[in-house]
Amino acid sequence: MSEVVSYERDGDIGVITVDNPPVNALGHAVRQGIVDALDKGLADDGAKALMIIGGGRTFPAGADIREFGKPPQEPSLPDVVQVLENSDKLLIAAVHGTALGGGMEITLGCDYRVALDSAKMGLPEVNLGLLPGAGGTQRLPRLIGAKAAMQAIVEGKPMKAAKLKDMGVIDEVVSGDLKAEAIAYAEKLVADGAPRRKVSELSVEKESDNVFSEFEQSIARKKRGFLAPFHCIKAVQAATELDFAAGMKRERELFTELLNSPESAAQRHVFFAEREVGKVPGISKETPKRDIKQVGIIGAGTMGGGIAMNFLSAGIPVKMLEMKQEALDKGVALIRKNYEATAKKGRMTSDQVEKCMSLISTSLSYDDLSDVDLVIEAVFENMKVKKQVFGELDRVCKDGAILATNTSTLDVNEIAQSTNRPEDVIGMHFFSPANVMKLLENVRGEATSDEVIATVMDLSKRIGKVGVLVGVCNGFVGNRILHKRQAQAVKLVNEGATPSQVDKVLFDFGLPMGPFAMADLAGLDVGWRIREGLREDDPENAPERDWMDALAEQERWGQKTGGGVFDYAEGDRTPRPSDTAMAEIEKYRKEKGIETREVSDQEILERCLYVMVNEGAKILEEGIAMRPLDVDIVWIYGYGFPVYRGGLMFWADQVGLDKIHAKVKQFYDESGDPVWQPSALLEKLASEGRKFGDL
Ligand code: T1G
Repeated sequence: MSEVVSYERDGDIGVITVDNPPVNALGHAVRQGIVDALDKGLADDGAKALMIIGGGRTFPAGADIREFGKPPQEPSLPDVVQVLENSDKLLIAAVHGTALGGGMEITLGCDYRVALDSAKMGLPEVNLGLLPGAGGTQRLPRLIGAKAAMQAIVEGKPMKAAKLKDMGVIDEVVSGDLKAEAIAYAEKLVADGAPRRKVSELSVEKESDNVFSEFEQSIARKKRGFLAPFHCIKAVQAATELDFAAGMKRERELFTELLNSPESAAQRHVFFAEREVGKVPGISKETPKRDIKQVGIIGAGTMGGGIAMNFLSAGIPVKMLEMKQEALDKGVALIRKNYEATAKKGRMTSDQVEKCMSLISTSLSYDDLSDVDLVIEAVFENMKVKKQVFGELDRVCKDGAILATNTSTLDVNEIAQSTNRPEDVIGMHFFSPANVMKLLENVRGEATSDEVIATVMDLSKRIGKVGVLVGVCNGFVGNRILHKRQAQAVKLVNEGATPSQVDKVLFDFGLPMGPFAMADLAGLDVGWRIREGLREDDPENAPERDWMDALAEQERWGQKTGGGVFDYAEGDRTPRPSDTAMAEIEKYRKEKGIETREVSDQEILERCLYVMVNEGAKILEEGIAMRPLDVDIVWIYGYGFPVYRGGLMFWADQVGLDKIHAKVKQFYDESGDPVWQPSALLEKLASEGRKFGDL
């Protein structure tokens, strides 16, 4: 008997226990172990019925994702589920934790399902670019109908035990000791002579002929570019049109197509990458972490308020500091307004809103920050102001308090050096809106201690963020790459493309919006003020004035003023081509004597995306990002890079670094622009036929 699956008798019930921490993934040894344990149970005359249960924290949470891409090993998961369903003895699944994917499919091979009230079950394969490949697309419709099954499979979210009982998936919900309760339930089934219930023998209820096409249309926009959701629909449709055996064959065909698709390879990469980013090479899990019981936030504006909400929602008290009572009142009112909007959508109860609000305290004096464990400043993006704030924090904060800056561009080392405790200073760069965006760039200064890094990375998870550790440079990882792409987009328009054409190319690639719609959303005035500041402080190196400045000077700041690069109708955020903007563009082209030309979509895609890849490679060379997967996660969670492309560096690997390097070199030779100077790392990997993923 394999050590990952055991068999024992408990009274009249034979118990099969899966024990493969951390999540009882259904790897080859577990699959074989289940089959062996079942044989033992079937041969055990004293066992009137059999039960399968998970050891540790959960019922099996699915196939072992690490096995995908490797040669398949028998028994396959569909076969294991079929062997369970063919069992001569009544079979009960006892569920706790999260029975997901293949784990849930195992339960569907059983006659009855009993679950702990805290348990969840679901079929999240779509998030890996897959579909339930062990009979889920054929058995679930037989239990709950085609429409409900299709919605559950395409949504891919875990469902609570109570809801699953209402849907008829779970037969009994228990509390307390699952095993004891499940044994009692099984013995009752035996005593009552409960009938066998082979799900595959049930018929499928199809609500209407066009239920599938209607659902497909309903997800078309949201699932743009994905493959798996549409294959899931096809598989469930097969359950309504074919018999079980043929339906299983169709499921296998569709699953195999997905398994071999670049989209699934990308989404499986992201699954592991978003967990790897939390692990910092060189900083062990044992590094002591400081206890963050109370947080101070300086600045109660949009950013300060949004940042505060992350901690309040995690149950961490926040002390907000401003210079004027009016600003404090406004900030606290905005927090309440945001929470109440969430409650209105049914995503929070009013009690939860009051609980969060009760954790806020306010102050007008730095002295009140003497007892906080972490302070985050979210004041005006100006070095003089930041240094003045950190000087005060250095004066009042207790030893061991972590001092964090939310700066998005300024030098964290310079800020740290303005205190007597640079080892306690770190950047925590939240993305706006700070209470919504999941990405948090944690910026390590030269002096930042391992303890502070470990504490802040752990805290990131606690407040529901995806924390990525980055180094100090202008724009860190995300914005540094963004600025390079925005500059290429402007150049392409200078040379003859239109803003709409550039935006459409990148939207069709899978980004949520193009560069100019993004600029209009953020506000053209933001970039313009930074460039004007540079022109004042450092005229020699400041960027040349261009048509984007001209638009900003006319207060065409984008959505917030009804027009920027695009025009916006009242109450409508749809970007429309603007004659005013085009006039400014043509005026600029004329002033510069630019001979405009036809710019192809392919050139737009290559120049906007390859400049990002080249910059990402330079960021890796300089150690600003630790691994290519950190760059991938920054752009997925910070800027909506399509997850079915795996992130910027993973996508570059799929395109081929030799191809990208050749183009980068070509653009460098043509333009002489340093931004196109090929990264040495890119050059090296391309010449060796290697990938970023090999690093
Ligand atoms: N396979 C391999 N490793 C897994 C895994 C899995 N299914 N699930 C988790 N891990 C690892 C994870 O990488 C991490 O490793 C550790 O376990 C803890 O995970 C045929 C084809 C279960 C809700 O998609 O959603 O079944 O970093 O940090 O936050 O139809 O893990 O410690 O080295 O996420 O408590 C379908 C995926 C598979 C579920 C627990 N199942 N997992 O969350 O811990 S495909 C899934 C999760 C399938 C069949 C199809 C979550 C969790 P490390 P964690 P957590």
